Amino acid sequence: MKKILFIFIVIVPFLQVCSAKNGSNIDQQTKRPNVLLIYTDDVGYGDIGIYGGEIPTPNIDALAESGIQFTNAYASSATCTPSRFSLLTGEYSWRKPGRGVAPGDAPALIQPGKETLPSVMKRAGYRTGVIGKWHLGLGGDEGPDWNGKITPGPLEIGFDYSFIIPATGDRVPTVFVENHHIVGLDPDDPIEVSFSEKIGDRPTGKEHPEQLKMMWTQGHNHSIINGISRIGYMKGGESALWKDEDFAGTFVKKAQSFIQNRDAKDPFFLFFSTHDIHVPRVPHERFAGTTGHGPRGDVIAQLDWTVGALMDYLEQEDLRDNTIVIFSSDNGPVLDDGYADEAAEKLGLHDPFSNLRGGKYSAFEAGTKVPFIISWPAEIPPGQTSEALFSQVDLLASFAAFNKTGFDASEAMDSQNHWDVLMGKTTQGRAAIVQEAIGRTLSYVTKDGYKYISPSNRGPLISWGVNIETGFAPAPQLYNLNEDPQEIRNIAEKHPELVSQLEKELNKIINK
Ligand code: NG6
Ligand code: CA
Repeated sequence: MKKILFIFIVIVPFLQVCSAKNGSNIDQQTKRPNVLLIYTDDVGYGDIGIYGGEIPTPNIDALAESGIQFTNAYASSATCTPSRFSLLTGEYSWRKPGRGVAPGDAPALIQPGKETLPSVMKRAGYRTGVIGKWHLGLGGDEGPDWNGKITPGPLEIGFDYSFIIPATGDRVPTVFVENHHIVGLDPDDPIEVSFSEKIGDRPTGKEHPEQLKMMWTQGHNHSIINGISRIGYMKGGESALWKDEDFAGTFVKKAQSFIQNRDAKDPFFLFFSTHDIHVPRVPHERFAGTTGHGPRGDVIAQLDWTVGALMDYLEQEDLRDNTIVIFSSDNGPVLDDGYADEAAEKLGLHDPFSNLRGGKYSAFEAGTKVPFIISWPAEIPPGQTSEALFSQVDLLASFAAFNKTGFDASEAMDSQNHWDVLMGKTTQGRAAIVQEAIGRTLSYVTKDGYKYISPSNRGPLISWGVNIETGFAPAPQLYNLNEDPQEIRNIAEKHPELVSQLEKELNKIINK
């Protein structure tokens, strides 16, 4: 008995001190880092100052300078729902149909029991939360019961807390859902939504454009709420309606209380998913008109403020040093995405696309190549850049490895452990990644910089008026991104063998 006591009192603390000194990876019990994953919406590779953006983003730049700025990291898809699906499940979303951009009343796309990033973190003892945009569907096969208990949702797939925009800012219902319920809903004024026909007597953007604070350009001309017409019709729910101008401030406050309510002994994992800079771009009055680049520029300033406010709060709580902060985006940039907000007219010298071809929705690089930053002052030396090929789908396996929890590789089958890449210990990242454009056209990019775009008959431009090249062509395309990062010279005809080799490699992944 005495011997056992001796081991516990003397040897165990001694080991803990040693492991803390040797780096906290081993020291899971005493010094596990918190994790704040800031996932932004439609932020392009060139939208951030340190990536070449003209609009100042001092807080995001400082975050990058405090850790590693990745220059070759990708979202797995060029639209939101599939990128989020892949990020959270470690499975490429295109493996099954029905995981494209989700309608506002879609059922839960990630079913309870599926392996997820938050479940991995939870198994490792983290308190987990999601705040901000969801867009992964809610509820059973029939979709969400807006007036009752909304389930399944984030709480059924590994999150302990959730405060979300159910779909997007431009889709009804325009209400927040906290855990299982709509916030502030009056039971005498229930909500109904429809995406097929007009319901209720709210004016629509189509009939009453004079009531709008921002005109629609394509789609987005149904129910007017807060002066903005949306995708879909909504009846009722007056007391629960959000004010778009308050999104950023509300999410920051919710994040602060999530962090404040942390357990003294357990670290937290917060998936902080901003609405900025998706449409409708409606900055708070503190930011409106501040950049000279119109609303799109102003919500970039607002996004930068958000990051600064979160960092300040971590400092204030003495948590910054031992919190891993990751910053990235779900897909590439778009200018006119449904509202006349002068995004193109007021660009000036700011180039969200960073001279890459395509954009949101596209198979070309600007669709999925995104800013990616990691900072962990306690462990990662500042001031680094990394050219490692990295995909967001790898976060699940990387954190599972770090936490030593293991994960269900039959489920999260596309996720690879690249923890050492994230820690800046190597730039040997992935051998190859698969990118998905809208409508499931797949591309394959190798670490040597070759990109194969599979044939597609869908036409060269996004059909509904967004001025973005899809990158779709009926014949296979091949680019050498090292020599031709703008994907101007299709070298497929010159290198038929390489085309068929890359096609085979892609098919192998598809048929895995
Ligand atoms: C498109 C919308 C676009 C945006 C996008 C989803 C139209 C014409 N366009 O269908 O405005 O909402 O879906 O964006 O309706 S994402 O970033 O959430 O994928
Ligand atoms: Ca998006």
